[in-house]
Amino acid sequence: MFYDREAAEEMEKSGNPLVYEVIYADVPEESGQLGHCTTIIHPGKVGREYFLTKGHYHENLGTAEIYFCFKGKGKLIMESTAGECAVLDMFPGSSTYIPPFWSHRTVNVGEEPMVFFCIFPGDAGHDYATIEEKGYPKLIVEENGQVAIVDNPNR
Ligand code: PAN
Ligand code: ZN
Repeated sequence: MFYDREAAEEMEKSGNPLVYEVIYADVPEESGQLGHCTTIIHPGKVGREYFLTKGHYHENLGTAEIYFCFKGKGKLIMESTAGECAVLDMFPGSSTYIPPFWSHRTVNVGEEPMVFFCIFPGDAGHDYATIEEKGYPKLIVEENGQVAIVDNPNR
């Protein structure tokens, strides 16, 4: 999932640190239910790119989601099936809405774990293949000690 494959392989060889954890509530994956979980992204970078989640579309594309951030500092990268891209800030107390038809990935741009709560329709489902193949139009990297949003040269 990381842009710099070489740096990712290096990281795997030198300790393979935990990038993120998801603690899921045991809810049936069906219409009418609300799936929910807590995600913790640890601080770190692969090359210049900050630690991130894999990112996905919902299998049931017409389902939305809400993220509520408790701790840390992050970015939410989204891309719609129509090809629009958006990057939103996440910070303690922020509530972020992911509309239907938008894929989503989160990035920890801070120096402490970033923790957020997610709520989505029980029948949303997760499609990881599209993002695994294409990535996102934008990368979140460190540039001259600052957080920068740059174009993904692979897109
Ligand atoms: C979230 C994500 C979670 C981990 O609960 O599943 O933050 O990210 P990945 O699933 O991309 O690894 C969500 O968006 N659920 O639909
Ligand atoms: Zn989702």
